[in-house]
Amino acid sequence: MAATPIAVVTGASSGIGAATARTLAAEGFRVVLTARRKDRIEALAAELTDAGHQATAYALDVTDRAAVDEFATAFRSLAVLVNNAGGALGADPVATGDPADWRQMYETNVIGTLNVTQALLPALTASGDGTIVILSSTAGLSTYEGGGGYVAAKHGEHVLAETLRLEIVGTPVRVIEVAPGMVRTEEFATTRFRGDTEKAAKVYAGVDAPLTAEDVADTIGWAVTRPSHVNIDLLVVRPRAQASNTKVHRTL
Ligand code: 8X3
Repeated sequence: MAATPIAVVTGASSGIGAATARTLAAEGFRVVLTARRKDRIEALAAELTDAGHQATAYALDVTDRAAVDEFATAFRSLAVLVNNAGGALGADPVATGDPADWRQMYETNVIGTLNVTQALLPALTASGDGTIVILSSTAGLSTYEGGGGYVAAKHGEHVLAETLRLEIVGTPVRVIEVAPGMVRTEEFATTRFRGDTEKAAKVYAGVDAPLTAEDVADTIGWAVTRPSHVNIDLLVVRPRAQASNTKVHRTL
């Protein structure tokens, strides 16, 4: 009997990462949930296991290269890697943005993705049929006022995906970039505004049905389960009420 294919999901403690872990478990993957918050991923792994799926949790900070390398030693063969860990900090103009925020966003979004991808690429290749998903953002494709640091980091992830796809063509690994627009999750905007829930709520004010984490997980599940020779290079997904990063219909 063939072994159950394994899918690693980073940032699986909440939002899109947690929803993706659920989706991939339901698709029949053995999911390995990673995030810094061990209690959260352990609870989700237990929930999935109780539901009859295969799931394990591994506490990991994707910016810690030594820890990522240690984690990677567990895999000789890997089917799917979903690079989801990342996020935004602040929404200040370039003129006043905090360089520390810019640095941290680059570190978690770009270097985190680079670390995990480099460490697991040998196992993905060894599987003979590997898939790397990079969760960028519509912020990785065009900018908006106040988005500078986040947009720069997400452009970095977009470039990483495009470059890697060029470099590994001919190997049995595909690179899928999923770029969501406005997604309402429990933490994204609240983290961006450092716990200010009022400011976070304003992001979605009057917007008829922002995307949910499940909507994005659904697109990831679809892209990952296409036949091996089909590569969804870039999938942009926005709510119907959002036509661009700066054109959002609000009923206020
Ligand atoms: C999230 C999209 O519009 O907040 O990646 O930059 S946005």
